[in-house]
Amino acid sequence: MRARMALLMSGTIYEHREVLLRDKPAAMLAASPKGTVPVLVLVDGTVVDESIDIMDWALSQHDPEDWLPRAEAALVAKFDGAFKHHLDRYKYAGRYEVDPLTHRAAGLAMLAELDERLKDRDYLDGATRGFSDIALFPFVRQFAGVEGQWFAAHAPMRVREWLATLVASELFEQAMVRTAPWEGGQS
Ligand SMILES: N[C@@H](CCC(=O)N[C@@H](CS)C(=O)NCC(=O)O)C(=O)O
Repeated sequence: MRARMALLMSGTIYEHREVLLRDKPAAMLAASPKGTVPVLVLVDGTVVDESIDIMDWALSQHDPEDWLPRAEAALVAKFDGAFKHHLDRYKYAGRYEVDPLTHRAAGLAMLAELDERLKDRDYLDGATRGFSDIALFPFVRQFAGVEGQWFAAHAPMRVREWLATLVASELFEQAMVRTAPWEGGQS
């Protein structure tokens, strides 16, 4: 989602190829053998296969809302690392054979840090949305979705409001489009 949102924000013209993770197209694996999405293939053949790198690339082309200069790499790295770790174990506790509540609590503690930042600004990077908001909120949205009622009752208020605003944005709505899986050979 964050890669798509940055591509949309940058106005980049791109072909969106939806893939089924259980049936990855050979063309995707040829471009990026690690087999994770998203994968961006540039016209010169360069492959960018980390979502943060796709955001960086897209915004380096065009960044009308000044997301890049306000990006906070340490915050983004922390949520890509520790928060994602706890999110996965909270969401898929059975798969990891762990106690989900331990990871829910750890994730919640990290949301308290975001809440603190949001005390004096509407978004993580300032008064308007920026790189960090777009990089982080899809994870927070997933976290909120595991137990909606629990999140509504326990997550910090500013984080809930921040999340609701980003989810309600036109940019997110545009990025949410679902298309039929791409079949190799089509364009
Ligand atoms: N750090 C990577 C993580 C990408 C990632 O793990 N993507 C998941 C889907 S959200 C995936 O492709 N998993 C491979 C699979 O499930 O086979 C990024 O943000 O680009």
